[in-house]
Amino acid sequence: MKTLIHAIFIAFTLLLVTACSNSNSSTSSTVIHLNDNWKFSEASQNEWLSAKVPGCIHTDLLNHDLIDDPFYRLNEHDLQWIDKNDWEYKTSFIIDKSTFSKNRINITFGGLDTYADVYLNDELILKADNMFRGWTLNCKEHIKEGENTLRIYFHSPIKVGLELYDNYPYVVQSSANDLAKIGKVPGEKWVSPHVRKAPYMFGWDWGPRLVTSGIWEPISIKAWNTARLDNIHTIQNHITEQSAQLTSVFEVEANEANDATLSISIDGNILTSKKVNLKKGTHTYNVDFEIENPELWWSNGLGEAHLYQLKGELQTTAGIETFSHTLGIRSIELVRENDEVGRSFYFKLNGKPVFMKGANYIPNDVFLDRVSPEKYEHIIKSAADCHFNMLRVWGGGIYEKEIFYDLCDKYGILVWQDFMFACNMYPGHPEFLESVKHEAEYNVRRLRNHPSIALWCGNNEILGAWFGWGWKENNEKEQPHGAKAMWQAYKDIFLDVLPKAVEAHDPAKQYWASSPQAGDTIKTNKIDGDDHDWRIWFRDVPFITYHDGAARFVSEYGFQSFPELKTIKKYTIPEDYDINSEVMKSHQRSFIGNGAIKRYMDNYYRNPKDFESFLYVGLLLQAEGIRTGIEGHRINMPTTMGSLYWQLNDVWPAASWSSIDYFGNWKALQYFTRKAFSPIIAVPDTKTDDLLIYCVSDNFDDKQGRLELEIVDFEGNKLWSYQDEVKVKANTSSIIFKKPLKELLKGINTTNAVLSTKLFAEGELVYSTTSYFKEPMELNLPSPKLKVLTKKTDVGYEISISTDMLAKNVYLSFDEAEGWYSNNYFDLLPGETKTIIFETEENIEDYTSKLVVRTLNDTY
Ligand code: BMA
Repeated sequence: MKTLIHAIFIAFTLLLVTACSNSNSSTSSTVIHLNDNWKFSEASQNEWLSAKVPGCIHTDLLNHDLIDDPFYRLNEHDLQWIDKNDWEYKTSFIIDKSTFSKNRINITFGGLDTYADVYLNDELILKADNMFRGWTLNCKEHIKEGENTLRIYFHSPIKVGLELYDNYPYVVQSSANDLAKIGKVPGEKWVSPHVRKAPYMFGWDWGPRLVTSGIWEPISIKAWNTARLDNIHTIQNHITEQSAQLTSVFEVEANEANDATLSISIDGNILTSKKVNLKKGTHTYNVDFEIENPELWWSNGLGEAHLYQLKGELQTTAGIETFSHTLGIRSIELVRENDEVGRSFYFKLNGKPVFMKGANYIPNDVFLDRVSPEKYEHIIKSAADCHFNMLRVWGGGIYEKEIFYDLCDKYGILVWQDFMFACNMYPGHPEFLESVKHEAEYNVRRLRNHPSIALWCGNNEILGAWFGWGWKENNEKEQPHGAKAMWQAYKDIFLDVLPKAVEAHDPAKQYWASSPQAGDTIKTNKIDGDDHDWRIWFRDVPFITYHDGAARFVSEYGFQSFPELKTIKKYTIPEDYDINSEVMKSHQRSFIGNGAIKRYMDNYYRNPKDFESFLYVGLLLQAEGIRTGIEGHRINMPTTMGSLYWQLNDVWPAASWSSIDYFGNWKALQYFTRKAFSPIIAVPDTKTDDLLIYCVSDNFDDKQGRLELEIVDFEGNKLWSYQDEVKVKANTSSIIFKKPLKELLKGINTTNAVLSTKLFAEGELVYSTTSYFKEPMELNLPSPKLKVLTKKTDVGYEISISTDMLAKNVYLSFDEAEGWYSNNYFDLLPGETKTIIFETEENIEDYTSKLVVRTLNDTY
């Protein structure tokens, strides 16, 4: 039925549905949440203490002061006993007469971590074995009117893992990320490939080894008589600016054949309804509809991420059942076409090619129940504020909670969604494949309505590891049958089970088997597919290498830093303040980490005089490196069409590749990404014989621009200047200035000169930056006299800062005060003034004297 959505307005149906993307509410059925009154005990100890659900054993122990903070100093190492134990959780709840009288009573477990035997009134109703899926079962015959008990027995994931390991005929190849040694696993066996549980909890090169158990998602009961509306999947058949052709697929479970009416409302207005004959059992029913002149969902920076609220209703004689989800109308496509370079790899959103700017995202904590809605919002909003339009949910973490995708929908962040497989081979026995099948179907069905989901990807780096890290050769030599079995399991999982789940449940989305991967072949290359560019960091090449040979889509590249001192203070004591101390080494999980940081630092910066200076210079080093990467990728547009650096966030306070630390503080890199990912940038390149200025624009229209260049010395004397009209070409990169450096720099002392670049579009300053002709270590930085004025405001403090001479990488900090600085680590030119807001809820006594201002020349 063709209907203009706002034309029909039925007042009494104007119900505002929640912002939650998939919500299942109803009037004909009863829903009871079972997240209260939980207790836990070490199995068979019978010493019950209150527990938090959703939660995990580590946070429950912590809440009762039974263990010390696992992140503090070396505590992690003493807490490895927890995952060798079995744990029990129990609660009781009341089922009233009316609920009990319903024909069907289902119990749903949103997520059990991991090997869980579930007893309802002491009868075993479920043996769960996969953290990543939910479980729904009919419990009518086990439940009773009045008081019921629910008890969940969690087997140690390590003990079960060891059994699986020992019973499997081959050693399943894992990587050094499985920190079996820290985990004190007998024989240091890699159990993680066998256990369908968040891989990073077994350790990673940025995270601790803390293997949890527990109820990590909510539990509920639903009772009904006639029919239950299980799910609605809204398929976007054809999207243009004029019209969205949609089909909502209702999935209904009916106890008996019945007449029913299905209807769809958008933003509270009924759009269409349809009579159907429900068949007994679970069946799907399609409702087609059209929205004329739809407001499209655009990714961040290109327009509004418009969200409609869709509500589906199932009306039977027993009453009304509803299911709601947010609807972002958009088309998304991964375009892979032969071209003069090789084969394209770019996303088209609503028919337009869009360069993807963003990062790889990992979970926000090892203990998932600690991640508050505010933390999720801070992380995603930070990404949006820095012009990101894509996050890759990396395959070693979790399929994220609903709130993550709701926020991505809201902020216009597309999601490259990995399935949870990373840097391991996997066993391929039928039970494992069956478990993976359920996991994949569960998560594809759960997430497919989110407009943010752009791509399903099978795994992280497994293809590359098998063929490129010696895994294939070593296994073929040492366990030839094992090698064959592992490769067969690879094909079964990533070329069969997972793509079939996508095809069956989210056919509009594309599937990419492994990241990185080139074409349909097995090797990565720069001309086809996506690339993880780890030449910088792992292979010691200079940062500027990012400017040559960028691949079609760079889905990983990165450089580490330690967090700022404020964060380090939270997990150390002053005697740990040395990167070679036991504590600092334990919070550095990359086996080449400290050496790589030091070597790169020696190439670009003077030797920092103390620990604090080392931290600050390290943050700048990382920021400069990744800025070079972002710029290198963007100037290579449209050959390169994506730049996702490794990694946005942290699971604990430590050295890592993150741009936001565990406590949510922006590292220098986060500020640098905000600039480098701006919609229009000008990139001065002084690394060849010419000064080149590239202009990169993400806008869909050409703009009239103006380029202003100036070279000044560090005291502020003007040495050269230039200005001209330029064209800011739409959605591409172009060179807007070129001049031989020799000519330009004649008579200029480049150790005392800075280039200021300003780009205007349609009369408005859209980008300004400073660049140098020498590395920071070669610059003769003066000691500037900074004028700092601080005042209290409604949101915190306002700092206005100016300088007489060049102040390089100005870093402001109110020591340990928690908050967010609107800008930091910036260059201040002679005579320039900048105003920074420090947003904080803290009242800082003596704030003028508390403010510490640091510049690069202070570090040596
Ligand atoms: C990539 C990621 C992660 C890892 C990172 C840094 O390989 O996929 O596995 O943490 O590099 O080494």
